[in-house]
Amino acid sequence: MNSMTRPVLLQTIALLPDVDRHLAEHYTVHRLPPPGAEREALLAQHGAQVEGMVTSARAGFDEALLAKLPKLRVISSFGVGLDTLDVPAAKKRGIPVGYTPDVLTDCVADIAFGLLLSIGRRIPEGDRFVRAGQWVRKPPVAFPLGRQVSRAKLGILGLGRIGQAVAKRASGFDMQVRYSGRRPVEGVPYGFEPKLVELARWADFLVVATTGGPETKHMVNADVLQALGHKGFLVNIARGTVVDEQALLKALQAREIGGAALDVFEREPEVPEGFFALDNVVLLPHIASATVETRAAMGQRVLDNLSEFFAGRALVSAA
Ligand code: 8YV
Repeated sequence: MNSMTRPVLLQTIALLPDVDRHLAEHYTVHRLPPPGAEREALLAQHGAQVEGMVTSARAGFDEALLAKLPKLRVISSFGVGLDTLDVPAAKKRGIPVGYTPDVLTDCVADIAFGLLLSIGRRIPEGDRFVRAGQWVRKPPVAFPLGRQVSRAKLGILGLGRIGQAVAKRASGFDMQVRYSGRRPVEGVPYGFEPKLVELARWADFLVVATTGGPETKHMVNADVLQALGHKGFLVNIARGTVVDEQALLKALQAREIGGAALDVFEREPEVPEGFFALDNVVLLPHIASATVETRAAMGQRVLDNLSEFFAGRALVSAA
């Protein structure tokens, strides 16, 4: 494309090198600096020409940023989460917001199961045990018993695309599945439990797969954790905000629940240090979608949403 006719983009985050290269070849790209004078200078100089924005679930955007981009016509976000994206503000201006659902569903559900097995069967703890030379200690040190995953009761908070993919994996483990959410989902063979606290009381494993944002903030609170109790394990692959992190830390410290396995946190990348001293928690750095295949597919979707728009067609996936 002739550089004169290339649409002008604002890119708020670095993506995969191949995706960044493609963007640089097909668009005039301005990288948004971190908050501060440099950012304001860039927006003052180029904001008025920007037609497209590339962002992510991590970076997000707010109405104040949109206000500095008067010619903005399309947004393409890397990720399925919309909690940090002010979609209503974009819609008010008729700006479509592309995102990347579906392509990451399997990988996120895989990591939910990985976490579930990790905490239930004490896999990371066993790894630490072997590395620390505990296995060969004389007299022998007993490694604590785990919890059986096959045939256990799985509660899912949020039976959307990812929640359903978690449930599908559970059938391979002969698990009983029930779920909670805003309303029952039609056409699924799992029991609906409207009260999260009751789902927690029933479940051996409670997997959080709901959306983030103010509506779900701290839904998993001290009462839910108490109901989950000693027999129960919490797995969160959704958003840290859904869980009251301080209440969870207290419940783990007091051994009130069986354990927790977390891919997401309230203030990423900050993880409360209290978690580090505990062996009844597994901690991951938000990697549920982080495989070569899925990240490539997400990057491709970001590009496709943009190119469809600039070709005058509907986005492949819009929020
Ligand atoms: C990504 C995510 O890590 O899709 C989401 O909402 O949280 C993850 O897949 C994130 O989008 C990267 O910024």
